[in-house]
Amino acid sequence: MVQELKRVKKCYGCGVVLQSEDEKEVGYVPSTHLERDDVFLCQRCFKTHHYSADKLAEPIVTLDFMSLIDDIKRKKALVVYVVDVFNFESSFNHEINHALAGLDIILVANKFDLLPKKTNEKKLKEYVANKIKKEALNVKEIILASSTKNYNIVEVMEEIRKHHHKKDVYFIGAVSSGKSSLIKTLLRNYKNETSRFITTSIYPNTPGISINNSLLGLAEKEVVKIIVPRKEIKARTYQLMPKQTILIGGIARLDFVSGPFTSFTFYFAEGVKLSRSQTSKADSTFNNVVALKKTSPISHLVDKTSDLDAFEFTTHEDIKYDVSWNGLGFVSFKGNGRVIRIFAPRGVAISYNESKI
Ligand SMILES: Nc1nc2c(ncn2[C@@H]2O[C@H](COP(=O)(O)OP(=O)(O)OP(=O)(O)O)[C@@H](O)[C@H]2O)c(=O)[nH]1
Ligand SMILES: [Mg+2]
Repeated sequence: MVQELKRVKKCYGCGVVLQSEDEKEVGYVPSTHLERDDVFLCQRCFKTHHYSADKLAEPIVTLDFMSLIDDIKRKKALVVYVVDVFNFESSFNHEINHALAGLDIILVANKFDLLPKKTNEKKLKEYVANKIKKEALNVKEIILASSTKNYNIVEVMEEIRKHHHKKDVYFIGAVSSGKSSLIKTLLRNYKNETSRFITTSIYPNTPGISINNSLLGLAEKEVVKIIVPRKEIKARTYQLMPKQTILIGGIARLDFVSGPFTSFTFYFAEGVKLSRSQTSKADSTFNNVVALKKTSPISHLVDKTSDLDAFEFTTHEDIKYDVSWNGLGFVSFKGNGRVIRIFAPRGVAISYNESKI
């Protein structure tokens, strides 16, 4: 369906694109190194600096979490897996899914209220069902819900009743997916019943599972507050010509490299500022607005363009695509023959798929 996402590998030290053609040019690494996933620095930076990539290599699924999974298995308990529909790609995490294999699961696709009112529920549910099928999870039911707007909470309760067989119910999910809010809402609406079986929303020390390739897991609290939307997303659409760029706060960027005139719709929290630029000027504009604090959010993760990793891909089908920055938001656009370049803070994963909405 979609083509492979090509990573433009950049040096974590100086930010230049890595290459193995010319040893005298910037960004040189031997060709044998260029293919490796653990090479982050050009030869020059490698020689002069010592960088740690530890943060990026931290496992998501910890021993604590695995021992919680063992408890659930032993008790034959039910899992309510809370994912965030706005941040679906980051909250529906492969490592978590792998750990949940074999358990009875009710999947709550939470924060549905954030998506535009015209969102097609059936299409979204099918999208989620397809993803579940690929991960081989034993999901009894998928419920599109909103913990804060009380949407489909009755259905969540119905499904718990149907499947918990008088055993405990565990709430599991990525950081900020809405576990606490969901539990609060269930307790409020079904006090006597639920307080008996709601066991835990947490595992030792950590409130939720911190996804290390999500901006929510990497950015500081002040930034998280800005990027987590509180109300229905107001989609922002830009008609772009090739060689135009949209700067996404001081944190990300999209370049329309080549292709016909195209409409791009951005789904980000209101506090995330978007601005248009010519691609040729985008580096310096980005550096300036960050330095002068004329945008939002600004994070200690990114001081300048060279702190961003770049990814590039070409579309080959005449369908609608979503490109997501884990934890930050997504962009939708339609059509084949588009070359798009995406910039993200180091360590934040990018994904692109056929559109979910
Ligand atoms: N719009 C919207 N916001 C929600 C919803 N559920 C939770 N939130 C918001 O998302 C943020 C995180 O919610 P929590 O309930 O604390 O999430 P959590 O999964 O318990 O997070 P951790 O404990 O950090 O893992 C809060 O700002 C909530 O108000 C929802 O259904 N819709
Ligand atoms: Mg919580």
